[in-house]
Amino acid sequence: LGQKGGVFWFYGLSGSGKSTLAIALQHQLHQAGKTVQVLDGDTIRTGLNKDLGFTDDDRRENIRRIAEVAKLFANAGIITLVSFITPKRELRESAREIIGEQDFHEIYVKASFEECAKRDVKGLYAKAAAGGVKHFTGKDSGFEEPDAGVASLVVDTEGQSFADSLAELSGYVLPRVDA
Ligand code: GGZ
Repeated sequence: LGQKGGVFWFYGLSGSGKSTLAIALQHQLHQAGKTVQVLDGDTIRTGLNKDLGFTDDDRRENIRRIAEVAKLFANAGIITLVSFITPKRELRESAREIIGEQDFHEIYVKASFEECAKRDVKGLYAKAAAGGVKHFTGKDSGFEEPDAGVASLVVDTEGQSFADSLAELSGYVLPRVDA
């Protein structure tokens, strides 16, 4: 009898804290003896999807491939933490369809454009403001917030501390993977 898999799909603006939360949660799950796969830009956009950019079509193809890969991991019983902007409702819906309602958990990592621009961990917001990033999400490419009730969980990283966000996240995830 293997472990119970599942896909936890983190989405939100660049700099909202998706990948940091996913990696912190991965450590907690490891400590509970679980096998975890994290899919984020570092693992996917530099390899499998290195042919893709940030046009609407490329983002759609990015998300489609990631959802197919996440489904394979989840079906093998691996807890899969997916961290991509996934800016449109349509993209989240297509991921849900590929993975299946039963295994799909939609987690909105919520922080405003202004807050993410203030954090600007990678200097990308400054670069975008200077006109140096094409199709930048929240500037010249749109981000759609989820409609009420669609996300399984909304983690507000702007309104609370990182520790509180992580506690809220693990409170949702751990019981759902028998950890
Ligand atoms: C948004 C961009 C862009 C543009 C490069 N718009 O914070 P990061 O740097 O490390 O993560 C962001 C990442 C977004 O890629 P995703 O695959 O998550 O996007 S999507 O789900 O929409 O396909 C950011 C960096 O790539 N980046 N150019 N134009 N973010």
